[in-house]
Amino acid sequence: MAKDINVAIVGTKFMGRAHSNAYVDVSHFFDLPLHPVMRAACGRDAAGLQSFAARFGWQSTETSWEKLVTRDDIQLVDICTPNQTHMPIAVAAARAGKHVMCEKPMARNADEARRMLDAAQEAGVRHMVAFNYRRVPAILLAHELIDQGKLGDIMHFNAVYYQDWLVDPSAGATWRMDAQEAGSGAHGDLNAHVVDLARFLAGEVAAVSGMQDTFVKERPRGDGKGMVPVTVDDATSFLARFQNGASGYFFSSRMCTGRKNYLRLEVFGTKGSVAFNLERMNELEFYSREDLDAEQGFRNILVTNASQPFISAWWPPGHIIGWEHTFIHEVRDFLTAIAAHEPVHADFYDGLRCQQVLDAAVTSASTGRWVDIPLT
Ligand code: SOE
Repeated sequence: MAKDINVAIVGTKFMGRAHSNAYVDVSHFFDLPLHPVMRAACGRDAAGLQSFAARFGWQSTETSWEKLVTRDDIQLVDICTPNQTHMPIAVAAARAGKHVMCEKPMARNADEARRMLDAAQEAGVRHMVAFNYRRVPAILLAHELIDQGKLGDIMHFNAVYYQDWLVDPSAGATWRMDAQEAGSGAHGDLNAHVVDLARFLAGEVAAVSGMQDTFVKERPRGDGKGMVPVTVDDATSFLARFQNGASGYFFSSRMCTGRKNYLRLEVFGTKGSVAFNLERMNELEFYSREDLDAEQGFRNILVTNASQPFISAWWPPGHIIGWEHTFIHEVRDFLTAIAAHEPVHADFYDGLRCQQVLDAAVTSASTGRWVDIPLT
């Protein structure tokens, strides 16, 4: 019989909904050592908060995260707020002895990420950054193939993350376009995912050379009264050198007309290659030089066999899963790690490393020089 763990969520919008759905569903599909009790939801907008809590089944509400994180009846705090609040909430929650799940990017910069890691380690709580794409079964299969040596030595990791929701200059300004609130634009929002996947699949990034663009310099205010300056990047790209000698490129933009959530990555090794596209997230392309000449070519693997990670909890082969399942998988792994008193990845150290790579790309873009990223 699973023991209960009381969960609180901070943030009621896009990610708040994705994570809430995960807490609702996870025990229905996975056998868990801990059963999440959806104890409290916290948000600034009191009216929206009530309907959010009622819709997902959060038992109580708070409009102050400061109060929420010190409540005795909470053991896990899940942070789904705009980026500038990640650090203060995570630090306060950890100091109050709560396990902490935090949305990506972990912070606005590496200094904040470091403070979060220190607080979690000092408090001895479990910590996780919600890099949900690590829990796409096709990505896990890619990881397994690389681990088994089927790609040989990795020579390249290349990735693009294209979205187009800011191509229209009349699209209104939100916190995501404000450097104070978000830290960065496409870079923290999209490159953060890709850097995490690069570290997961290809290893540590050693040095980068970056470039940033902001094509639309101001946007209409949310209330329609005038314009506000855009203080983040619309697009950031960088070349990378990995510690294992591999090279690669990263390109993220919200100005890729026609592309909605197109994360494509390719890993090329001496013996084989894999390629993945998030918009076809149940599939993995795999090429092996060990195939006979006549058979050689990329195979398209539909990653829905029961033997593949997480799939046995879902549907028979070919009955595909979706984007929301990745959040359910990460909640499953976080609860399992808390019960086992074991670390879980991506943790706050992974989040800090990712942030160091992102920061280095920004420094490089402003100086025009390659920037090294020492291991710390
Ligand atoms: C919006 O740009 C967004 O939803 C990101 O915030 C998510 O992390 C990414 O998975 C998809 O795009």
